[in-house]
Amino acid sequence: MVLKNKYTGLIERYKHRLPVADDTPVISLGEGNTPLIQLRNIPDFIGKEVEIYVKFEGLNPTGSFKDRGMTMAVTKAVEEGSRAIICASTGNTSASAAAYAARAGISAFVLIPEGKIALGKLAQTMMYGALIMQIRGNFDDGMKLVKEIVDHAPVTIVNSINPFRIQGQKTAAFEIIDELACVPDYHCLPVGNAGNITAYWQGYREYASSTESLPAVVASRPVMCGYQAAGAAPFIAGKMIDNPETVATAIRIGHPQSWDYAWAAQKESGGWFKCFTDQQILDAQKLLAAQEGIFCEPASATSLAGALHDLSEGNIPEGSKIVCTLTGNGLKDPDTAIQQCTEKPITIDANLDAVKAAILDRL
Ligand code: AN7
Repeated sequence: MVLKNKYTGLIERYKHRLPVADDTPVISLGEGNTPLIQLRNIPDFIGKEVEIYVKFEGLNPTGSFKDRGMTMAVTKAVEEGSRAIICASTGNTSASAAAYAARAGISAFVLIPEGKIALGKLAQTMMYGALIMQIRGNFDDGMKLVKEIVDHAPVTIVNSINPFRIQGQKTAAFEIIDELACVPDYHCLPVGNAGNITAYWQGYREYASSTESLPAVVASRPVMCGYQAAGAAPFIAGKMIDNPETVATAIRIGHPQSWDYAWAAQKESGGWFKCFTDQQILDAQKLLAAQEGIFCEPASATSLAGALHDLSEGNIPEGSKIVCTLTGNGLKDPDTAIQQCTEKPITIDANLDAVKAAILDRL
C-alpha cells in the first residue's frame, strides 16, 4: 500500500541535516515537533525571575524522546535490509523499538531487567508485539549481552550506540532553536546511558556552526547540565558503578555507553553533572504536575530538580533562559505516581448532598 502522508515526522522536517536520501524508505509515526512549554507558575513559586521552558518529549508517539532516534535507526535498518532489531532497555527504548518495528513490519527483540520496568512501558512493548526477554540482571547486563549477540544472530542494535539514534535525537535541539529563535542559556537533562545529552550537544553544535542559522544562533551554545539519580550516578562518581538503584527506573544505569561523548559535552559547554535523591526527583515531578499541569515520568523530573537546585544555589543566574527536557510521559509509570500522592481519592455516596458536602468542605 502507498502511504500518502508517510513523511510526517522529524526526518521529513530535517531531511537536509540527516543521513537520508530521497529514496530512503522513511519509517515514521509522526514523531518530533513536541511542545516547548514555558512554565508560568513555578518561577513565582520559587521567587526567581527566569524563563524556564520544558520540552515535553513525553508527547511523542510512544510517549518518550526515544522515538526521535528510533525513526532514524529503524529507517536505516530497513534501508540496509535488516529484518530484526534488538535493544537492551530500562523500558522506553524497548517500547519505541517495538512500535517502529511493528510499523516497519520487522521483528523486535528486547532485553529488560526483570521487575524494574514501569508498567506502562511493559504494556506498550507487549502490545506492539516485541519478543520480551526479562533478564535476571540490570540494564548494563542486558547491554553487554546485546553487544555480544550481534555476532551470533542477524539483528541490528537500536540502542543509542547506533549512531543513527543520535542523529535523530539531535533534532530536538533544532526544534528548540527554531522555536525560540535563539539558543537557551542552559539546557538541563536527565542522564542515564548518556545518548541524549550527546545528541543535544551535537544538535546545538551543528546549528552554531551553520551559515544558514540566524545571527543570534551562530557561535552560540547552551551550558549543558546533566542530572542523575543519586543511586545511579556514575558521572558524579567519575567512574562506572555496578549496582545502580533508583525509583526513576528509566535511568537505573551504571555503565553509560556514551561516557566520553557526555564528558565532552560537559567540558566543551562549561556545564556540569550533579545528582539528586529519589525524594528530590519525586518532589520535582509532583511540583510540575501540581503547579503547571504537566505530568512527566520520574526520570524526566530529574532535569527540573536540577534546574531548581542550581537556580537556588545561584549556579544558574536570574534572567537566564533555561530549557529542561522532559524525556518521558508520566503515564508510563502510574504505580510510582499513585504511591507518592498523599491525597487519595475520597469515596462518597452517589447523591447530591454528599457531593455538595465534599466540595464545600474544601472551598
Ligand atoms: C524517560 O529506555 O536507557 O541518557 O533503555 O527513558 O540518553 O540514556 C532510557 C533512558 C532519561 C536517559 N529519561 O537518557 C532505555 C533508556 C527517560 C529515559 C533517560 C531515559 P539517556
